[in-house]
Amino acid sequence: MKEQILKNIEAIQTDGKSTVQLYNEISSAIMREISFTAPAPDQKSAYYLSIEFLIGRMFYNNLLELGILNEVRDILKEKGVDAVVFEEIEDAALGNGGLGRLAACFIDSAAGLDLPVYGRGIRYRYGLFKQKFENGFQEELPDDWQSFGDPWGIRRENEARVIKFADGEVRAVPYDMPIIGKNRVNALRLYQAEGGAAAEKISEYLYPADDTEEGKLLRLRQEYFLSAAAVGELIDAYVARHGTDFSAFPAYNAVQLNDTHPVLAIAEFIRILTGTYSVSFAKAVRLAGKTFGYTNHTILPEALECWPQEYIRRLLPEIFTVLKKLDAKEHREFRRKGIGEAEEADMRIVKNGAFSMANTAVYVAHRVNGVARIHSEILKDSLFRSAYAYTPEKFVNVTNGITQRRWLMLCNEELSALIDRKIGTDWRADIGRLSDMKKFAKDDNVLAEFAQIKAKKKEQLAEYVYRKEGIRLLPDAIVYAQVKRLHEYKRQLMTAFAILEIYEKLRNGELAEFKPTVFLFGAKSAPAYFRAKGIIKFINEIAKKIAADELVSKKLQVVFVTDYNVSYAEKIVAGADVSLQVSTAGLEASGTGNMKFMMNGAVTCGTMDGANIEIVEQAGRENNYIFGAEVEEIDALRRGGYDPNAILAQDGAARRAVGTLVDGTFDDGGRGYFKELYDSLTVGASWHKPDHYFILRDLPEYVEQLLRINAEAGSHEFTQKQFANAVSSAYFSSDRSIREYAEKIWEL
Ligand code: 26V
Repeated sequence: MKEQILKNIEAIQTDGKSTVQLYNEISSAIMREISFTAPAPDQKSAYYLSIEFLIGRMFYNNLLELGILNEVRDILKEKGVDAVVFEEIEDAALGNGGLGRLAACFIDSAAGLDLPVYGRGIRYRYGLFKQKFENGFQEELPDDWQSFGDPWGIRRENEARVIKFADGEVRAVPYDMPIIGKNRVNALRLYQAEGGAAAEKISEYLYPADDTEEGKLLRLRQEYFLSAAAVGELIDAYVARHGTDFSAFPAYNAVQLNDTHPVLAIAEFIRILTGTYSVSFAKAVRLAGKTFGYTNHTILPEALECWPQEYIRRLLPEIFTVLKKLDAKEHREFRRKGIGEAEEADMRIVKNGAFSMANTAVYVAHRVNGVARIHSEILKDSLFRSAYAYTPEKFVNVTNGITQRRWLMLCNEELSALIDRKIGTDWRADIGRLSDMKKFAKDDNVLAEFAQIKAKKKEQLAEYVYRKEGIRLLPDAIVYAQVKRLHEYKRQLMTAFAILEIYEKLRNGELAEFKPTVFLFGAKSAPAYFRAKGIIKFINEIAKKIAADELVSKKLQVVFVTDYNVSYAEKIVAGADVSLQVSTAGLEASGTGNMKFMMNGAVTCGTMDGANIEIVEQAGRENNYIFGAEVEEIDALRRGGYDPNAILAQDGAARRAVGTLVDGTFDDGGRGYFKELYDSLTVGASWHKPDHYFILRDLPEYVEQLLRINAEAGSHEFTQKQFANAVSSAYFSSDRSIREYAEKIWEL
């Protein structure tokens, strides 16, 4: 296959063709030779249902997975084409952040491990919006990714199926994309909604605005659309092979629910078995239990989906009946077990008058997992405490991971080559071997090479930023990066205050030894998330002010990159020195950006939260910069006694930093953003108490750590720390995560 692909590419005429044309021709030349691997007969398969797949650019990744990246580069070079031109082809951003990117890493690892694990999602017409800044304010533009063509997607017209809603029917047309591993090609199947304008709306946008009832109903339609398309297909395939005795269904199929969005798949499965095939309700629920696993990705209540009963009754009357019966069954069982009312209310499918998707999943699924050790513990201790008391065997942990193919081999060819030179290439097929690099932890030559590579990746990052933003990064600066969705719990605002404190110290001449420093931010805010948008504007104002300060701007720079996405992340994780992971302890389920930075040799400056805990366990706490309140302290503060205003009263630096929100230092164009942020910290906003995310508790320690890093950076010891992180990162390969899913949950 490899040879034929190379021949096909050799034969392509490049003269006078646009990059987009060439991209499509080369991609098609590859697709022509690719055949999807069918699951072996009588083999169990797993299906990963996810409302998001944040794949990123496929071109280079597919060439890498095929093992022909360098050959193709050479062929193109001879034809006078530099393969970097394809970086201008936008990637399909069919996801928001970590949850969608995790799904992409997982299916990559599954193919790499030669496992029959298949993604099922939605082929959105428009992906996550493209971001631009207008005077520092975020603006959103549609992401028309298909305008470049979609050479990797194969339409499966004859496998289309009809999805029924109370008010009409919709066709779900599958598109298969190749997920290439060494020994197999798996299909990522994305369904597109067709059948008239109303139908098409269902797969038009990722996360339609849900501030109206219409928007919420559309979201519900999306979730059912995905669930029903996937479940319908699995049941039909089973019946075709095994007939209508469903007893063996779980022996052939495992279905993983990526968060609450596809949980209606459980109800759909029960609906079809009981309705179409006359399986008893109890048996259908039992089979569903054995088939489905549920992964929780957040404990934030606002992100745990609940559907008003009325919506489901109106749109999906048969699903309504199933959920009601399920709720009643649950109630009878709880009665029998003598479960008290409060506890029951906590676990019930119908909760506060709405259907709780999380409770549905926890009740039915045979496994419930969190995504980092601390997160899984919190699920057992708090969010699903009652369910854990009665069904402890359901609860497992699978710490997240990232694919080293994209996040090391592809984005850092230089570091990968160093590893090859030192320990050979076995690690490329078996990431565990990366740990063999640990023996060079004290080898000055290796450390020097490693430091040179970091410097080179930083230069490449600087070039990329210049190309995208027209901004020159300070040369040879320490690069601190905070790139992730914009959310208050991730505390980008705390970093902003820390920068303001450092800025003040620089102006006062308190930091004579301060080394040039760049703070790089990348984040999109949900379009309707007012405070998040205010934080973006605030950081952009700070960037502007510091850039205009003739003295300080030689030492300190703040850049908020535009339209942060997977391709940007590939540059940033490779070039950064310091990974900022500063969420309020207990709130970041895992984080996966933290792992990408670690693998590329950045130190973590962060809190004891999510996977940071396991990162410092692997790499050594002494090799990272950990600060802030831990979960127990945060819990205690939450119970009472936290007074951010008291902190502000006695900490002048913090007071001045926070004060810039309202003292006229910065301008939000009279839109009220900054006052709102100030109020959220000092008087509270919505149903939250003041400083709900404990920024002022952790800020002084944060500034201290940032300055400590600045003092240590550039030293031999600091390089050792960075190196220790890179070579200790094997555990965070998604190959390891997928093996754990296969063993603990899917029984593949
Ligand atoms: C969504 C929303 C939407 C409404 C506004 C508030 C809010 C808050 C959080 C979320 C996140 C939903 C789930 C999610 O994306 N979780 C992320 O999953 C990653 C993969 O497991 C994990 O690394 C991140 O820590 C977690 O935030």
